[in-house]
Amino acid sequence: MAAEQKRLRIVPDQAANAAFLDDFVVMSGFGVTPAGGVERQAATAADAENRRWLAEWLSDRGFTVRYDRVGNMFGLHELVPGAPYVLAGSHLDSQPRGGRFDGAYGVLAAAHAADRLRRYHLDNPGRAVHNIAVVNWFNEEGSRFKPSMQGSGVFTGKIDLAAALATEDGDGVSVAEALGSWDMLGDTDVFAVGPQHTSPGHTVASYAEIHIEQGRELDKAGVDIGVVPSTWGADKYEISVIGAQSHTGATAIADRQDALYGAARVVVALRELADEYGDDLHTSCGQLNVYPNSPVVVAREVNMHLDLRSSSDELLEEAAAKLARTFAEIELSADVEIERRFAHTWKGHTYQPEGVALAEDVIDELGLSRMRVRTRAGHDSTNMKDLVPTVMLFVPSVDGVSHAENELTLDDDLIAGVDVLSETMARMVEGEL
Ligand code: HGY
Ligand code: MN
Ligand code: MN
Repeated sequence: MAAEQKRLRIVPDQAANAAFLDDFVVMSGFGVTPAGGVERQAATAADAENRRWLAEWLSDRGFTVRYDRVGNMFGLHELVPGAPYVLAGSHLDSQPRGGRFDGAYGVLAAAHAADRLRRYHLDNPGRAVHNIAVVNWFNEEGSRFKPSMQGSGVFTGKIDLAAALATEDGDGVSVAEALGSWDMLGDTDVFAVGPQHTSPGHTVASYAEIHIEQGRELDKAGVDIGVVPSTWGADKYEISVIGAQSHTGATAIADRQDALYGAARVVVALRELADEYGDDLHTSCGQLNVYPNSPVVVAREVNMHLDLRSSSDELLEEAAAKLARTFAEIELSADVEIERRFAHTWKGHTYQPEGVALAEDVIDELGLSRMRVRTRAGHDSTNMKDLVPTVMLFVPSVDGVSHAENELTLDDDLIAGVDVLSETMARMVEGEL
C-alpha cells in the first residue's frame, strides 16, 4: 500500500499570507532609512520599538512574552503542560544601514507560523506533544556589541553571561545598561538548557529558523526554498597594529612606525589570500579604527576586525597560518607590532540530517522547489544546532545582496517560506523531530 500521504496540518491560505505581508511592511518601518533599509542595531531605540510591537502582537494572540537574562525575547504558548518547547525564530537587530529582511523576516515568519499552529491546535486538541515558543535572539549581528550571535551564544552556553552583559559599545554603554534602559532584561532564565542556567525553566525540544540566503544560489537556480545541511567555518578576530605617533611631514620615512601602513598591508594580504584560494575562502576586514586619526599624525595604533570564512575547516586553518606568517613579515617591514585580540570562531558543522529530511518532505508536500545550500553566514541556528535538533531554511535573496539597504526578497518567496516553516513546525510540535 502506498505510504500514507502526510496530510498538511497547516494548509496555506491567502488571508494569512496577506496578513503576514502587511505585518512585514509595518515592521520594516521601524528604524527605516531613506533608501528603504533599516538602522536597528541591538538595544537601540529602533530595536526596542520593534520589540515592543512584536510583544504586543504576540500578547494580543495569547502568547506569554518574556525576556531572559541576556535580553533574548520569547513568546510562549503552552499546549501540553510541562512539555518541552519547539522554538522558532531569528533576530530583529540589524547591521548599520542594513537590510529589512535579515533576521526580521525569520522572527515574523516564526510568529505567524506559531499563531497558525495555535489556531490549528484549538481545532485539533490532543495532537501536540510539545509546546511552541517564538524567539527573537538578542544581538545576532554583533555590530554595536561584539561578538555576533551573542544572545544565542549565551543561551547555548558558548558565551559567558556576565561577560556578555558587561560588553560595551563604542560609547561605553554596556549590554546590561542598554537592555535595562528598555526594561528588556529578564532576571531569570526562561529556558534552563545550557550549563550556566541556574534558575528553573522550560526545556527545549528542537529549533527552527528561516532566513534570507544572503547569497546567490537560490536566486541563480530559480529555486523556492533552501534547506541548510551545514555551515561554513568562521574565524573572526580583532587585531591591533601598534606603531608610534610622529609628524606626517617632518619624520623621515625610515624613522616611522606607521600603524596605518601596517594595517593597510593586512587588508591587502587578506584579499590576496582569498584570491589564492578561490571560492572556498572569503576574507574581509569590516571594521578599522585609526588612532589618533589626525591628518598630520602618523597613526600610533589601528584596531581591526578580521573575518575569514571557508567551506573547509582545514583550509581555514591553513589560511590562518599563512596570515600569521604575513603578520610577522609586516611587523618587520613596517616596524610595528601586531597583537591578536578577541576571537569568535565556529567550525563548519552539520545540521541534523533528520531535520533536513523533514523539511524536504514538507517542501515536496507543498509543491515547492528546493535545493540544499550550505550557509556561509552565521546564524543563531549555528549555535542552536549544537544544543538541540535544528532545521535551517532559506528563501532567495535577489542578487545575493545582504547587509545593505537594497537587500530584497520577493513577496511570493516570503510567503512560501512562512508556509514551509508553519508545516515544518507543525510536525516538530507533533514530535516528528
Ligand atoms: O557573523 C555572521 O555571519 C552573521 O551575519 N552575524
Ligand atoms: Mn541574520
Ligand atoms: Mn546579518
